[in-house]
Amino acid sequence: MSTGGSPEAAGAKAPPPTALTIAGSDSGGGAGIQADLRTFFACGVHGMTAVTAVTVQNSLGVEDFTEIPSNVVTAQIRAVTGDMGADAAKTGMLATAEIITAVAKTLGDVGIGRDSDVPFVVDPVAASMHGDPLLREEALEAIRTELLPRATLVTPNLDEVRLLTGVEVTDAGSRHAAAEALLALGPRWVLVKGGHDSGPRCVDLLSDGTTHLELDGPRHDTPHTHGGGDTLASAVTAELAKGADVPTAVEEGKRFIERCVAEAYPLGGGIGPVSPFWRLAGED
Ligand code: PXL
Repeated sequence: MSTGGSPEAAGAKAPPPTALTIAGSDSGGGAGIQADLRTFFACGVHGMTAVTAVTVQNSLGVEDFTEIPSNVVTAQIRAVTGDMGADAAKTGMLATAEIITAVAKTLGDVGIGRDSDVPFVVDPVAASMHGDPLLREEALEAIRTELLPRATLVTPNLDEVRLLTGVEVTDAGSRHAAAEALLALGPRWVLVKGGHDSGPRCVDLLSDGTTHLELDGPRHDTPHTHGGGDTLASAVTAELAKGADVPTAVEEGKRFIERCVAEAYPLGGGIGPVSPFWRLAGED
């Protein structure tokens, strides 16, 4: 339990901004809450967690997962927000419709989401890089109807865009159609990520229906992209926690993930993780 010492006590410092991740554990340490926490740290933000599921996995794939009871997920959210407060929050793997419904209601109760002062990023995780499912099938509808209307920003990859909207993104026109279809589900902003297409560049589209920003970046030739989506969404969440507006936070997040992909390392016999270690050298 915190001793609640005054800021003047020996060694006490002003706290950094805080961010909450509501996500699953990756035993391999490259994705999920582990990726979120190391990204928050690298971005200068104190990370807090509400664990939704425990996966059994390594670089070769997800062998199994078990979900945490939804009342324990929501109790974690209430415990940290009621005491420490959160400057921003994100979701990753949510596993089931029951957890999604409970999380959505609790975020409303504690004042996190698009219509509050605390920004909320939804990374609609459906599967691992290997294609192993991380979301029960019936849960997609709960993401559409319960979570997206509360989101400040949703960050789907092209597979998640197809699952959520039915839109197959193949060019700039369909990318805009996908953004419109996602915005119709209620988030304030959408980032349609281009990382999973096959072009020579990674082109993402950020839109709130009025402002449309095409964000162009290099595509790095590496198989080691485990945790890439989580790391981008966490970096954006960290920038929001520090007070950035959504376009600035997304631009910063994209710069961050580009470098993390460039520095990704092999680990195990399969897909290695993207890496934020370069930040330890003090570079930004
Ligand atoms: O990268 C998506 C993701 C999110 N959360 C967990 C994961 C993965 C991918 O494997 O394991 C727990």
